[in-house]
Amino acid sequence: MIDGEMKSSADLSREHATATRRYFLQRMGISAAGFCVLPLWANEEILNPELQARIQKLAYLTSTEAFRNVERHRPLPYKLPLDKRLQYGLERETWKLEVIKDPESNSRLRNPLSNEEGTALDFPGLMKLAEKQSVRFLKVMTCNNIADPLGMGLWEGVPLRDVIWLAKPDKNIRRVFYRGFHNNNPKQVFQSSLPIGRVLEDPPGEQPIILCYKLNGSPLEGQRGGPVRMIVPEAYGFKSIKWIQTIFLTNNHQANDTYAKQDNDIDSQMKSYARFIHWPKSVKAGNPIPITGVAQAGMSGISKVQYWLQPEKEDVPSGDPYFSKADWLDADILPLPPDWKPEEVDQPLSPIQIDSNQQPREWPLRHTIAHWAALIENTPKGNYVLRCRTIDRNGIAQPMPRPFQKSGGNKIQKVNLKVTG
Ligand SMILES: Nc1nc2c(c(=O)[nH]1)N[C@H]1C(S)=C(S)[C@@H](COP(=O)(O)O)O[C@H]1N2
Ligand SMILES: [Mo]
Repeated sequence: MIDGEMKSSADLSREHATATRRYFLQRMGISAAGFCVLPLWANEEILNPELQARIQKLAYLTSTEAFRNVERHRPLPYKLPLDKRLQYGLERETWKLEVIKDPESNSRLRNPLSNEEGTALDFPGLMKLAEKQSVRFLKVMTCNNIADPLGMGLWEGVPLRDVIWLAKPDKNIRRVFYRGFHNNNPKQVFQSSLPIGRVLEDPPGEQPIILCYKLNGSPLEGQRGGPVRMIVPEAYGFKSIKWIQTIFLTNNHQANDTYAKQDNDIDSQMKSYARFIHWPKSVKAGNPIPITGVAQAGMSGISKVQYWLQPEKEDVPSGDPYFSKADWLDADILPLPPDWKPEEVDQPLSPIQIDSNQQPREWPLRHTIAHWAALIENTPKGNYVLRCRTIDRNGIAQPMPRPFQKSGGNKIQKVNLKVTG
């Protein structure tokens, strides 16, 4: 069997022996974790070694090495020598965050946190806030312009609003503009913005926007935007500014996001979509075909992951651009592995996502990933096109209800597969 491996970040795969055991226990109806996500599968499928081996490779949180970067500064801040990193506030020891008024606006802050006045927030100051309130939640990092998730994380931080309140904002404030270290070169500024209302208040079921200093239980590395980055739970990556150093409160009602250039939809919340991780490019007739993938749950969640195996010689139906009438079959959404949590994390997880029995409140959780798997059987010899998609919790199939690419990629993925004689 020849493998068609995704070389991209959908390859969120690492050794994960226990996932397999659990998956197959569940398929036999013995629910180790108390989940009822999976239907019961026939015995010979449970023993399918190919699928078993593939599922074994799926890890829930993305390791440091596997996480993908989207970054544009030259030199890259985290590649500067230590003395420079210390000088520029790119280490915990010297990091400073300003919360000041937009110089071009009439906003009023009674206690600006500024470098000039020596009142900027430092890392111990942030940790003092963390003692009172820190939050830990799951979120997938995805670039709206890249087809696969960049990485799945458990992010820890202090709600941004707690820092903004320190600055005693008073009047004429409608948006929050923010930016990170950019080599003190105006051409390298990468910035984003949010409505003040979203920063101060969370809709039910939503996480706060955080100033994040830990990922997967470890200090946030320079490569991931450390010592401190913004994390906006529901948004694409460009809102989650790395190496955060400056926050401007403004009366400007318009966004100033760097990503507003190049036609990006800067208000887009993440979309639901499925991608392949493993499928065999070629398989002998008579052998079952194991496939695995990853699905991202966007703002409307996921109710199903589906696949469609179409003989290549068959025409795609006309007048049905998203193949809504095709023979889609349900894949199995794999549950959150009970051992998904890094050992370093001993503090409470977000009660919005995880209940007191350490179980997710819904599955898949919105703004996170789930893995999925299927075994395709009885496929005659021939060339095929294999596609996958999600159905959201409103019952709407990918790429609807928001097919516009610049609001985030969610095209139905298509790969080729050959069944040989
Ligand atoms: N300071 C800064 N923050 C940034 C960027 C950047 O280039 N500079 N890229 C953004 C974009 S477009 C994305 S998709 C995410 C990617 O986050 P990651 O590199 O941790 O995967 O970071 C965002 N934050
Ligand atoms: Mo991005």
